[in-house]
Order: sequence, then structure tokens, then C-alpha cells
Amino acid sequence: MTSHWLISFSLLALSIQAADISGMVQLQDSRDQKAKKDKSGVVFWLTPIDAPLPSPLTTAKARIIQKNKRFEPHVLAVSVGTTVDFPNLDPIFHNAFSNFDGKVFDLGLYPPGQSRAVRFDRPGITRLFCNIHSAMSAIVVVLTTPHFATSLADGSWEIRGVPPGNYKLELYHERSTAPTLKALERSIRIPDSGLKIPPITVSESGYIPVAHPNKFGNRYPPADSNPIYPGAKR
Ligand SMILES: [Cu+2]
Repeated sequence: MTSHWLISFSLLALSIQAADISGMVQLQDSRDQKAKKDKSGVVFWLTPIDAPLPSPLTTAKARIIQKNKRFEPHVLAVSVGTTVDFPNLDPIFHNAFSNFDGKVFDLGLYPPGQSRAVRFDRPGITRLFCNIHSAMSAIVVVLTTPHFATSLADGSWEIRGVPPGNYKLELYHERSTAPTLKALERSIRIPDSGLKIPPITVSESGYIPVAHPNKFGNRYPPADSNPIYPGAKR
């Protein structure tokens, strides 16, 4: 009986092959010198060209923490249908919201130790902010494919467990324009042995940072970094 199971399992393992795809990203034309050291947050994803997309994992979970007046991670990639938790790990209140593009939501003001959740049910880019702290921002990249990765600070990225075949490789970077990103798209063939992609250089030319309004569409007050709310510690 045991050998039977072993044989069945081996056959299954042979029929479901999975390859790893890795690469490096470089940033250029950056206005901010920080980009030279920190190449994190560039999202890469693969869409099968001649095979159907696997059905989305609608029960997937992910999270963005609020700590030290920052959202972490700053860029989160998820499959469509993923629920993202937003725990407040700071000793102060926060109010995550999004009304700029993508998923529109307002989690309201909530105290230290509490969490709220948002289900990202449509593909696209969602920028989110905190209604109290203008410097807090994050981006959720919602994808129809389960094959994606986000670059680390050194620029490395890796998508694991992809069935070999033909794919379209696309990417997103917060500080690049849509035409720049479109020009970097490519078709790739992933062999059984996996693939190491030559370094990809992403230009930040044409990126102009703009101040975002608060959730009421107004400018943040000058003292936004130190707001006083009833019951909220500074
Ligand atoms: Cu905040």
C-alpha cells in the first residue's frame, strides 16, 4: 500500500513541474539619491500566453503593518481576491484610506493594537494613505496571476514555482511612467530548469511626485505629523 502511494506521489510530482525565475532590477534617472541604494518595491509578474490563468485564491491573506508612522511594506503585490489586514502596531491612532484610484475604502480612525481588513476584489493599482499622517503611503498591486514577486532593496527578485511555458513578463514601479513600464514588457519562455533574466533597468524619468489630499479632499494641516485626537497618544 505504501509503495503504491509513493509511486502515485512521484508521478504527480513529475506531472506538475515548477520552475524558478529570478533577476535583478536597476533604477536610473532617479531624483532621489536613495533609489541608488534601495531598489525595493518593483513588482514583476508573469501571465501565461498559451495556457489559462489558474483560478484566483480568493481566500489568500496578506498584511500591511502600520509602525513608526509608516506602512510596511510600502509596496505589496497580491492576487485578486486577497484580503489584506492593516494592524496598527504604533502607540498612536492611524486612519488608512484610499480614494485616489483602484479600491476605494476608509478604515476609519483606530487605536493601537487594533486591525482592519480590506478585500482587494479587482485587479489594478491602489494607492493608500493615512488621513492623519501625510507622509504615510503604500501601494497595493492587485494582479490576476499568482506568479509575481517584488524586488528587495538590492534589486533582486524571484518568482518561484511557475509551470514551464510561454509567459508575458510585466512590471510596475511607483516612480516610473506607464509608457516606460510598457516598453519593458516582454515575452519569455520558461524552461523546466527555470530562468535567470538579465538585469532590467527601469528609468524614473518623467516621474513627478504630487502632494495628495486627505480623505476629505483637503490639504493636510501643517501640524499633521503631530495630530491631537481624543484618547490618542502622541
Ligand atoms: Cu497615521
